[in-house]
Amino acid sequence: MTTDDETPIIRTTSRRLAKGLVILVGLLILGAVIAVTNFDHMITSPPPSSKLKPEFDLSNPPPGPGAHPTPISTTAEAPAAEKPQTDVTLTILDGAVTQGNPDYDPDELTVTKGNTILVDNVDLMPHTVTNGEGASDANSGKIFDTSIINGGEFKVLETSNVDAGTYPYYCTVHPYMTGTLVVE
Ligand SMILES: [Cu+2]
Repeated sequence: MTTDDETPIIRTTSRRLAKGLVILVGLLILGAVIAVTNFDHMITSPPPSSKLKPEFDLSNPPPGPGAHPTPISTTAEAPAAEKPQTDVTLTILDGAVTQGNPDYDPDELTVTKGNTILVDNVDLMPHTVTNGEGASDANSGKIFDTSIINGGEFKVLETSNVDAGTYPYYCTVHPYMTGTLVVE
């Protein structure tokens, strides 16, 4: 009787075990089939980007603090400002910042009253063309003054309000740079 009693229990248990295994394996196979049949769909149709964090939306990255609104070519340089047509040109020479080097070209410039003068600073440093003998000159900058012209930039001096005469000028940044403007 004991074996008859035990045997059904064992058979029942093994049957239940087999049933459980079948159900488990069936569920695994079902899951695998669902995953495999939907694999392509999951790859090609990711969740909407609105459900993702913005930094993961690579197709439309949010602009960072240093982001440029439009792509900027790294090969094309910004076009230099167009130099205006003037009657004469006064060049501040490359290297003029070094004392003893040639500074203004021509060093003595003669113009007719009313002429416009392109003051072209081809040096790397800022300079000025300022009338006067120096900073202690009471007339310094009162007749004409370009104010600071940065390296590689230019300004236009008008002489329509300058009376005929001979005017020494200098650079307020480097007073050893001197020249003369003659207005006829
Ligand atoms: Cu200077």
